[in-house]
Amino acid sequence: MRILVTGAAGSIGRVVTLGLGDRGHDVVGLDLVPEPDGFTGPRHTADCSDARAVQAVFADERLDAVVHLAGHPGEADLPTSLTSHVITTAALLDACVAHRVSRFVYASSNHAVGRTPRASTAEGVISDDALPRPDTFYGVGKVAAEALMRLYADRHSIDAIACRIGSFLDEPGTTRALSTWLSHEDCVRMVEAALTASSPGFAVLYGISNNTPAWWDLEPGRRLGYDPVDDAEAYADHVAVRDVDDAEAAHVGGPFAGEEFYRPALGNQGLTSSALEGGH
Ligand code: 15L
Repeated sequence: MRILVTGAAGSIGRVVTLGLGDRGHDVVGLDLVPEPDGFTGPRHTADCSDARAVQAVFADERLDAVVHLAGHPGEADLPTSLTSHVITTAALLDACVAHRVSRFVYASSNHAVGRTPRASTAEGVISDDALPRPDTFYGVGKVAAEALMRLYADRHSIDAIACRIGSFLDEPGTTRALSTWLSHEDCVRMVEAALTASSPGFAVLYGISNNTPAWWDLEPGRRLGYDPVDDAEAYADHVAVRDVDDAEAAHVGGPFAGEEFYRPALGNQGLTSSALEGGH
């Protein structure tokens, strides 16, 4: 399979690019910055929100699939989040339609449903039928990108899999991460399963390892062939209990659901100084 990986030089991209190559796939890298050491395949330097630049990459390469990992990984104002997650996804999906690429795998996030109180989920585990409930503008961007994927799946029969990734880390370092961790090796397993699942249409899976106290349902992923192997429990002895653990366990999105992330959608533009001070 010849796969375009966007965000190839990012933290997840470096692992996925090399991991898919090790598994025998032809990987084409795309990023704003040069590729990581060790990647010797074809690569392009372009901004995924630039539709012309994206179309030029597709015109140069014969592709079977796209793994879209590019995007700002944290909270930002709404326009930045929409450009980073929605406009990039739109440019890539339009190029998929134009060049008949029918498989699209996306690094969505748990923050698409992050404001869901964990107490409201069955046994503290959230599944793929959860309604969108973002905890941040980052999460809003992921929800909208998933909606766009669904539209393109319905209109153009693109198989579009949204991987709602938990905490992609070398190893879990907090109590929350013991439930939300996605190991490097499981991340590659997840992406390969999403790439090769038979005719999934639009689908959502939760991108976590086989953690003993999991907050997310692994069944949607298993239906697509994602069988995670690692378990964060192996690191439990190294994880210190912190005062914020209970607050981080209140919502699916952990700290992203906290008040420290509250901010105006448009930055400070559009707000009068009295509104910024809490007036009307
Ligand atoms: C994410 O989606 C973010 O990109 C990352 O910064 C972490 O916050 C992670 O989720 C998480 O929930 O731990």
